[in-house]
Amino acid sequence: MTLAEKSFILKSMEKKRRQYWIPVVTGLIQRADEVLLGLRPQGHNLAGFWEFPGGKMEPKETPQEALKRELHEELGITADIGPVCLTATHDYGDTGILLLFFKVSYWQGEPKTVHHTELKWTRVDDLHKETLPEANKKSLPQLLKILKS
Ligand code: DGT
Repeated sequence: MTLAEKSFILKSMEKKRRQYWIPVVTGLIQRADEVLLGLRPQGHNLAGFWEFPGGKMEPKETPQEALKRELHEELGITADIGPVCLTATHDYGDTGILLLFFKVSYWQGEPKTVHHTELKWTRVDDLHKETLPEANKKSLPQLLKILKS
């Protein structure tokens, strides 16, 4: 092995050590032809972007448990979480997120603004007009299919 090859491998290993994945669970909370979006609050990354409510999984949780907890913490609702309906990845440079989307059609309680700056119901057909994180924008065609099915 040449010195250049060795240095390339060492650099790749170093890079690998620095990068890690964060699993994120999100809920497609639907009411007729509308879906719920939350405005990410100041002080969080992607502040000012409209997201599907959810958040990072904790190691002890299944994805469904994590989303149930997040929706309870963020919106004050008790939701029935179905099977995962879409997965997506996004590269943020030093970290990558693995997004797991779940359809949420049944819940108890009225969503309240606990965590977000604002909540709004958006028509599925108007989703493309919203300021969504790039991680969601690139999955929009698949998301629309799911939301309309
Ligand atoms: P914390 O405790 O401030 O880390 O907050 P968590 O656990 O509620 O997680 P959060 O929402 O800050 O992290 C989710 C990450 O995924 C964040 O970097 C934004 C990114 N993301 C991209 N698209 C979405 C989305 O549709 N929903 C959510 N919740 N996060 C998204």
